[in-house]
Amino acid sequence: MAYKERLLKTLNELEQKEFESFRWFLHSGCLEGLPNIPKSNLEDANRMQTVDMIVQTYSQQSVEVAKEILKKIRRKDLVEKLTNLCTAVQERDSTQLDKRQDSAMLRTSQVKQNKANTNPSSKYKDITSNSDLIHSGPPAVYQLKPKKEKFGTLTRMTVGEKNLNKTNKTILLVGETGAGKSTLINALFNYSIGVRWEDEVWFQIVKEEKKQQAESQTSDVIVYEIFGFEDKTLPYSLTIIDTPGYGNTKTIEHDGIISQRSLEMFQSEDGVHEVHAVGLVMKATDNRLSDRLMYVLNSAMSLFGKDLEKNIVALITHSDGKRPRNALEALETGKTKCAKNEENQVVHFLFNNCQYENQTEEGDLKVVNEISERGMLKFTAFLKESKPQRLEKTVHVLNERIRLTACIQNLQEKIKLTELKETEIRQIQEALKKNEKKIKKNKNFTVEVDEVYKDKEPIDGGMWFIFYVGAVCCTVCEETCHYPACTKAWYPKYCQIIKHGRCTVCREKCPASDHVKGNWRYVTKTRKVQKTNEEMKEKYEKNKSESENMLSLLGNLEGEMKQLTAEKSQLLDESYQHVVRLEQIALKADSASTVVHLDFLIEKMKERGDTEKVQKLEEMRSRVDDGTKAALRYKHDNETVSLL
Ligand SMILES: Nc1nc2c(ncn2[C@@H]2O[C@H](COP(=O)(O)OP(=O)(O)O)[C@@H](O)[C@H]2O)c(=O)[nH]1
Ligand SMILES: [Mg+2]
Ligand SMILES: [Zn+2]
Ligand SMILES: [Zn+2]
Ligand SMILES: [Zn+2]
Repeated sequence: MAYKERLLKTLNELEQKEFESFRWFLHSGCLEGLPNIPKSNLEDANRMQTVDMIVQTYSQQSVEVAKEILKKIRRKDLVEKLTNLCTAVQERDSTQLDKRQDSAMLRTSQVKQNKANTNPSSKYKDITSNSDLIHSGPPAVYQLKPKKEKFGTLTRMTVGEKNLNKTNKTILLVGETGAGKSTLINALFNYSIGVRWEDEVWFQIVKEEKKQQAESQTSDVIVYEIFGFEDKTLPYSLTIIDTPGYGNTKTIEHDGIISQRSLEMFQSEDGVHEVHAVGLVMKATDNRLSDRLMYVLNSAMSLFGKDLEKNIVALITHSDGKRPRNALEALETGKTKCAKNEENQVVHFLFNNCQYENQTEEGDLKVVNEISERGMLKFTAFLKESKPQRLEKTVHVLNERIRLTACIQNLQEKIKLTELKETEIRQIQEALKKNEKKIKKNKNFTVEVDEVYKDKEPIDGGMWFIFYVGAVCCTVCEETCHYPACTKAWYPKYCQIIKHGRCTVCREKCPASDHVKGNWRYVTKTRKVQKTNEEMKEKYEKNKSESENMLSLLGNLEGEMKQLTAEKSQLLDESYQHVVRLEQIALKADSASTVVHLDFLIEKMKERGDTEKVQKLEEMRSRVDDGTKAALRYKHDNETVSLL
């Protein structure tokens, strides 16, 4: 019996009133996460026409949708009947294809056909012939061999050929290491090619991470492209981005690399420039109160621009099919900005991806598999409706964050420099006072001072995992403009602190060409030196004649201090401007990555007596939510641990 016929048979068993309710569910929007059939199409539709429209809209998932509505109109008996009909069909050999069947029907028949062939590989012949069988199963697990391309730190894995005339949907996955991102990508691949439980086959596009490789793999962004299966289950091809996982305690200092990597991907010509959905991948079993989860959510939120809010959804793995209370509460506590449904609930989809596990424990696993299938159905329906969002604003946010941190670091370095310079000046002042008589008589004398100087200090640079870690320094200003976390740029001009060809950090805002990227940075140091009065004069009053007295020496030193104060003040203003800008464009301006700088900025603004700005910053700090506080706690605890 054909697919449509089964549905029709079921609908025919409904009373007229029930049938009307059934139709109502198809257009009312009450099928959470599923597309509607327009009301006008359904109004006068009879049972046959209704079946046609269901199949057109839901293709392979038609039966599932019908079952869901039947449950809602309290005809569980028909749900069972329909289930039995379907199972019966799957067990029959139906190689006879009905020519009148539309394409959706055709696919179902192919599924049936393959089921009958006990050997699923005939259906997936094209794919299996290009893959390695890694478990004989059931299910038989195949490792695909996608085409691999590398663009800098970005890896692209492609299955099939891109067809520019077809729609493509892009999904960005973020989440904790181990949350299930890679597995979800595999599940999406299997879903998109129409693999069903009964096929007893499973494909892996993402390689299982070997323990040793885990670290290097998770530091890279991998873009998976799935082409050529459009219209199989989904009317579009897929681009799925697997980002490095957060919250790996061992590498917490390097979590900044995730934003760095994302930025590179969004900015690179070969990268990704729009997304349809951002999936926050989290486990249903996660503890909602854990600082670690808050840290992960908070870090993920800090990546994006305001305009992405409606594209962000929660993808809940390890689900038992029940409402994921813990995960939803965690999202609530973290004031997570994401898509909400009519009831103002976080849009979320449930999965339990262990389809690759041995199917001999059939009973349980089949139920589990149904959770994922439903999740896929709803998530892909969301994707279908979702509008692409360009990533320009997100790129700005990431750049502003990097520049804010660089400015603050430069400011801190300058504060240190000022303090050391103050000591040097005081020492000279005292020496001059002590030697007043000698000066008057033009006699020679020496003083010992702690002279401030810039030194080049080697850093643990070179290849860290697979990318280049170093510092970008300005050789004119003798300042470290970007360190640490300057991981991509082999050349300073590609560093994120360079904007329109000029540095956004150093004193003179020098062109990129005055900068070098290397495995050293400038540090401010002092050394004890003996200075003669001649030398001091040499240094501070090159063009002055002997007759002009030593007072001008002090004048020069004070001038230098004035200059430093002005520079500090400028850096403070620039830092403030970055914060203001983040307020305007960031999805979560007051995430931990901004808040860590607030106290310092407030203190410095107070010192300068800038009440208005102090107020604004304090207002921002007062808004910090519990999620961010937990994230800061986690960050703090783990940074200290790793320093020990
Ligand atoms: N039971 C179950 N296991 C899962 C699920 N998702 C992932 N896993 C398992 O959890 C582990 C980590 O998953 P992986 O996809 O590598 O996480 P990633 O670090 O986010 O990429 C693997 O052993 C998976 O097999 C799920 O939904 N249910
Ligand atoms: Mg992974
Ligand atoms: Zn850089
Ligand atoms: Zn610079
Ligand atoms: Zn400079």
